[in-house]
Amino acid sequence: MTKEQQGLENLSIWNDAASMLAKAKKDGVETVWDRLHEQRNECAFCAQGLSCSKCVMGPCRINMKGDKRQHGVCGADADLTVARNFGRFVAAGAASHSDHGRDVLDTFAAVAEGKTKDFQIRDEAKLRRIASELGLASDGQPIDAIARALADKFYQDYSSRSEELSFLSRVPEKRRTRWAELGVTPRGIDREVVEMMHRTHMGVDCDATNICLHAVRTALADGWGGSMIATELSDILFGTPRPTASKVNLGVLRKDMVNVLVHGHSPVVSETILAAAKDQDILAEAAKAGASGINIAGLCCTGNEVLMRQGIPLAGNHLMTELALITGAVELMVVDYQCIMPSLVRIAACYHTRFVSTQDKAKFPGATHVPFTPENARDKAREVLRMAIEAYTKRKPERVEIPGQPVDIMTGFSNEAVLEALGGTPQPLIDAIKVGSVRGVVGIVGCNNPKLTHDYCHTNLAKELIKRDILVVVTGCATVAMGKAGLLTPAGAEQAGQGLASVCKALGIPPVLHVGSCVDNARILHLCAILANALGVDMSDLPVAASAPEWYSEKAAAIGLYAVSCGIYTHLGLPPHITGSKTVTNLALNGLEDVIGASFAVEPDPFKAAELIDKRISTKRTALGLTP
Ligand code: XCC
Ligand code: SF4
Repeated sequence: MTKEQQGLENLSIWNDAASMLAKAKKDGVETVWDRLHEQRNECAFCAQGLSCSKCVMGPCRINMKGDKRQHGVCGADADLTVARNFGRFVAAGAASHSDHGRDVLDTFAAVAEGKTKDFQIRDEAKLRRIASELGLASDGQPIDAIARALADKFYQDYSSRSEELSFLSRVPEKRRTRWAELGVTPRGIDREVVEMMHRTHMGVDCDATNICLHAVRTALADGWGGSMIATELSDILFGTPRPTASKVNLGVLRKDMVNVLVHGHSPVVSETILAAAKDQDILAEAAKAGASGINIAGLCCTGNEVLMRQGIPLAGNHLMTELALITGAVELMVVDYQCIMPSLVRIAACYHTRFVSTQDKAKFPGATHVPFTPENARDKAREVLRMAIEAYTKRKPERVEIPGQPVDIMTGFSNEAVLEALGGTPQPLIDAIKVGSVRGVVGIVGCNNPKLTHDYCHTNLAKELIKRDILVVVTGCATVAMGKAGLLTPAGAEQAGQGLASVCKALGIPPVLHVGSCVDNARILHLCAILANALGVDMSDLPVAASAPEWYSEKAAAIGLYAVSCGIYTHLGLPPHITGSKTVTNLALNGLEDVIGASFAVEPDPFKAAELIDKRISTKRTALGLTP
């Protein structure tokens, strides 16, 4: 279908998106949907994972029709080609989360060593708790000594060590044994990623299943390593999330204020911008420029980070990032890394918007580069805010259109906050699951993809699940969808089934709980482990599932694979590029079930996906001796 046939209104389910798509047309600005249209008739080899450009004897295409070109020049067949491509895909995702985790770790280490005054340890209790959980001396030790020891321990987790990762101590025994038997226990995080690059070089690992098993190990190094370190250290540095009220959609932009959008993933830059935006001299400069203040709003995962911890409003998710600039109301977009469409620099240039990159590993031609380090962050943040204030004086009011009114949301459901609300133990949640008022828990995670109507799958899947008394926890870009649909407030419980609605009312919580950014899927892993340990079962025995209905990124593939590898049934709205191999596809859809206790399901229709997930939860409940 062409974009014209489809009509602008079918691209997204939201009014704020529709208004900005119309404005894009009027302003002559190209968006992701225009480019998708230009890229139609995608390459069938690539779509199936059957093209390879890993060496210069190629590139090769493995033709599955007839008997021509069944092998690449080196002799690789379809299974091997797909597995090698998929292995690298997962490794890139795991590397992205984990390198973000490393940057948080570098910041944490700089604090521990007294090298920066721009960051502090805001949650000392959590630092002590995690240190002693991981076997480090904590009682009576000075805080910086504990921090140094913990930093050291986490650096070792990144190394080429051959022991298992520190946080595997959280994993139920049965699950760890299963991983050990399969040879997929994650060791050093970097080690697994590098080994995947090695294995997929020409003429190394030529066994598709063996490569897939290493993909499992690499993904686990992300979930229980890089991502978990990112989450826990971010909490220690910036505060463990507590339930907070906030707002969502493009309506959070303000006509009367200097609008600064933080975009990317790491909280290190965005938290500093927030802190600097409270400096009196900066606020005075904003007032002098005629603004009534500085309004900071988030996009994508860095938006989720500052929403969870500081209640900063969320302007939009992945497919809203371009549209946010098209409002003409944004003075400055400051980015770190990941999911930042290169097109944003060009769109910013169509308005008065300044585009600022902050990371030496993520430069954008046309952007102003302001390199942030743990040591200089506060000064750089002030510099960036001054640029935004200057841009405010150049805003053209006739080009500004801020669509709609923001929607109220509730955020901040860290495991700590959830357990506290339950009175300090998971028992009330387990009891609710046992009696069936909460039949199960599903994590809806991840991105948007312009191939699917924006946020249609997210919102409909969540609504279908809560109707069936299935509690939903949400992270990443899916969060924005849930918020706009009114599911992130206690009032959202009116759309839930009777059982779930009663639990939500008793606790004053929404039927969909916001638990953070994509690295915060580690919180969900941890919660599943807590529940499984409390019940004395494996994680694969729990009535839980995961879903990435509108995913697009390598990181989402890593998340999906670590979820399955933990025994969590995982729904995807679109398949990865693996359909060219029967072996790999069968492994994903069926084969993993026997070895790892879960599998993937691919289903673009959210209503059918809800059926599949419901059935899975019923099966798991029955096996536990509960009502389906
Ligand atoms: Fe990116 Fe994380 Fe996906 Fe959103 S959800 S599009 S990965 S920002 Ni993580
Ligand atoms: Fe072709 Fe093999 Fe080289 Fe890939 S590794 S490009 S299949 S020769």
